[in-house]
Amino acid sequence: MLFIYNENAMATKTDPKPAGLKDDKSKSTGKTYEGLSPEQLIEAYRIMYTSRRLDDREILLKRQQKIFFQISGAGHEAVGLASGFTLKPAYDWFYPYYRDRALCLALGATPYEMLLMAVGAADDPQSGGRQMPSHWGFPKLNVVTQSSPTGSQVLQAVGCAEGGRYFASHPQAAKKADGDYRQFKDVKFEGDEVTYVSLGDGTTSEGEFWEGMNTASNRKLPVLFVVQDNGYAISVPVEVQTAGGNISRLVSGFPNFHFEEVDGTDPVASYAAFARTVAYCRAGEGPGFIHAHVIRPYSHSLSDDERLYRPDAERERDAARDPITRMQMFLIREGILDEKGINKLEKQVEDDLQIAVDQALEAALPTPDTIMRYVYSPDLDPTSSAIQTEPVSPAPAADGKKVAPKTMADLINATLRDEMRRDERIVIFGEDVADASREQYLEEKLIKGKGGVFKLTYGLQHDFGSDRVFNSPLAEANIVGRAVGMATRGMKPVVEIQFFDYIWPAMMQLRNELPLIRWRSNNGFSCPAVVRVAIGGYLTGGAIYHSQCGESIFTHTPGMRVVFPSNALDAAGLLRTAIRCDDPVLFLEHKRLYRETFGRAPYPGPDYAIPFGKAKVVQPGTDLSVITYGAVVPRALQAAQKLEREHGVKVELIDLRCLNPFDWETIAASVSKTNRALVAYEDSLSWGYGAEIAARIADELFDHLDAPVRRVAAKDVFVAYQPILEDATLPQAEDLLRAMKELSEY
Ligand SMILES: Cc1ncc(C[n+]2csc(CCOP(=O)(O)OP(=O)(O)O)c2C)c(N)n1
Ligand SMILES: [Mg+2]
Repeated sequence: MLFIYNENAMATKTDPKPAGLKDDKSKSTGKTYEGLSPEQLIEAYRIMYTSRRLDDREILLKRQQKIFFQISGAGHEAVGLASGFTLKPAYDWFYPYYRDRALCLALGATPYEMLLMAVGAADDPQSGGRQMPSHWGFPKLNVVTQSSPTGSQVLQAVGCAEGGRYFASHPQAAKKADGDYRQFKDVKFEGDEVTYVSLGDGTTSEGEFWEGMNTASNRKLPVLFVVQDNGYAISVPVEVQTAGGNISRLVSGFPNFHFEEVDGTDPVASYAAFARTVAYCRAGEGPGFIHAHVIRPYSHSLSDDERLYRPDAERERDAARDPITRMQMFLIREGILDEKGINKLEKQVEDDLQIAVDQALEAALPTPDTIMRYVYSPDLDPTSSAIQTEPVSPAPAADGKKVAPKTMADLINATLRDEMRRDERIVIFGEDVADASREQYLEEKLIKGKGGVFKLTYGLQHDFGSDRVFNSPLAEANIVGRAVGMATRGMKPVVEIQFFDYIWPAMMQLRNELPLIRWRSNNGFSCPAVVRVAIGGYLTGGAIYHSQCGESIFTHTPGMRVVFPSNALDAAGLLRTAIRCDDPVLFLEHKRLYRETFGRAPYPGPDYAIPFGKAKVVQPGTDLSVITYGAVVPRALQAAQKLEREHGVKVELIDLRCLNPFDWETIAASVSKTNRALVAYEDSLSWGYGAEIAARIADELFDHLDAPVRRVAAKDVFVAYQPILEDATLPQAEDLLRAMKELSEY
C-alpha cells in the first residue's frame, strides 16, 4: 500500500528544530521503524538531503572562488541523523568532527549559519570568520567549538562529561559569584546529560583517543564515542591504521562500555543503535561506543582526488551504499513517500538553500581591526592594578616569637587550600597529586599521604575529598585535555604537570586547544584553566630530563598567560590571580626555589593577590638594568651585590614575575634611566624568552642606550647529569657578575 504523501508532514525551513522528534509517534499508519514514525523518516530524509546538497552548494562556491575551503559530510549523513535524533540540543553536549554536518542540522543549526562560516562572515556564529568551514561550534546548542587537529576533541569530551557529573554532585558550585571568572561563566548542567564525541577511523590511531577511552571507561562516564569509519584517512586505508582492520575488535576489552557496530549508511539501523547506546549512557551505566561503517563519496576534501589511490570498482561498491539513495529507496519501498513527494521535498530543500546561499554571499565580512578581539577575556583584566592587595601581617606565635617565614612550596599549598575553600568549582588533578588514591588508607589513618612529588598538593585531598583532588593516569595530554573540557563547562581545573620536561605529550592541547578556545569561537566558549608546572634546573644531578626550561614556547602562543615567580610571596599572589582569572594560565614553579631560604615570606592571608604583568624592582639602581625572572633572580642579586661592594656599580634588578603579559613600562623606565640593559634567563640562549625582551629594548629604547643589549643564559645544549657539566651549562652568579661588569664599563 502506498502511503499518501501528506504535505503537512514535511518540515519546512521555518519549522522548529527537528531534534526530539523521536517522541512523536506515527500519527498516520501507526507503523514505526525502530521507533521512528513515517513523519520522522520524512524529516530525516529532509535533513540528510539538505546536508548533501549543502555540501554540493559549497563545492560549487569553492569552484567559483566564493569560499576558500570545503570538506564534506557526504556519506556520513545517516549516522549524523541518528545521533541528532537521539540526543538533545542545548541539553547534551557535542564534540563533533568535520563530517558531522547532518548532526548539526538535526540539532537545529541552519544551512545559512553553516554558509556564513564558509564565506568567513562577521556574523558566522561559530567563529566570526576565524575557522574553516565544517568546524562546528554552536554555543546555543552545546556544540563545542571544534578545531582541526584530529583527535584533540576526545579528551575534552571526557572532561566535559566529568564537568556535568561534578556539578550534579556539587550543585552549589554552579552558582554565580562576583570577583572572579565565575561572574562571566554560566554553568548549565542536567544530571543525566550525555557527551557526544565523534572521529574518523584514522583518528583512532591518535594516542589521545586511547587516553579518552581509558578514562571514560575507568570513570564510567556518560560519553558517547562515535567512530565514523569510511575506510580511509585521506589516502591511508583502515588496515594500515588499525591492527586487524577493525577498531571494534580492538576496543572491545574496555570495561563498562556499551558497544555497537552498525551499517552507518542505514538511518534506521543507525537510529536503533544510537537509541540503545544513548539510553545506556543516560542511565549512568557508562560510556558508549558506536562503530559506524560509512562511505566517503567525495574524496577527503576538495583538495584531494581519491581516484589517485582508489580504483573505480572500489568506489562503485561504496556508491551502491550511498545513504541518500538508500533512504530515498526506503521511503518509496515502504510507501512513506512516492516519487512525487520526494521530488517536492527535494525542490523545497533546493529553494531554501538558494535563499541561504544568496543571503550568505551578501553577509558582512569581518573588519581587520577585529582580529585581536577575544585572544583574552574581554570581561576580566588580570593586569588591573585593582587586583593588588597588601599581605596581612602574621599574628605572633603564642610564645611571642616571630612566626617563621614560609617557603614557596608552603605558600603555594596554602593558596591552593584557600582558593579551594572559596571556590567549589576548583578541582586539582595530575600525576601523584592526591594524598592517596586508595582513600581507605587515609581514612584508617594507616598512612600520611603523598600530595605530589614535591608535596605541593599535600593534604588537599584530605581536606576537600577525592572528587576534588585526585590522581590522573600517567598521561599529560589526558591531564590537560580533560581540564580543557572541564573548564569549558565552567569548572576551574588547577592541574599539575609533574615536570616541565614531560609537558610535551600535552603540547597539542596546550598549543592548539586551551589558549585558542575563546578566540577561535569568537568568544562563544572559554577555557580558563590553570596548568601548574614544576620547571627548571640548578638541582645538582637533575640532568637532561629534570632540568628543562622552555617558557618561550608558551609565551609564543597567543591566548596563554604565562607566570614565573621567583619567591614565596609572589607565588602566592600570582597563583591566586591565576586561579581567579578568566584566561588560561601556565603557572611555572621553579623546583629549585620551592624550598630555598631566599624569598621565604609569612603567610599573606587568603586574599593576597598580585596583578599579572607587573614586574618587581628587586633592588633599585642607576648604572645598569638587569631584567630577569625565576631562579636567575637570586643569582643576579648575589652578583649585583658583589658588583656594588667591589666596584660601586649600582644595578637595578628587575624580576619580571609574569612573562605574558610582561611589564614593558618598568623595563622602559629603568633602561631609560640606566642606559644599559642585561637580559638574563635560565633557558638556553638562542631563541629564548630574553631574546624578545632584548629585541624590544634595542628597537624602542635605542636612543637611550649607551651600550649594546646583552644576554646571559644557558648554553645551547641540554643540562647534563654531572654537576661540573650542569654548572657549565646553566648561567651562574659569576657569569652574571662578569657580564654586568663588562656592560657597566662599556
Ligand atoms: C593531528 C593531525 N594530523 C594530521 C591532520 C591532517 N588530516 C586531516 S583529516 C586527516 C584524515 C582523517 O581521517 P579519519 O580520521 O579517518 O577521518 P575522515 O576524514 O576519513 O572522516 C588528516 C591526516 C590533522 N588535521 N590533524
Ligand atoms: Mg576515515
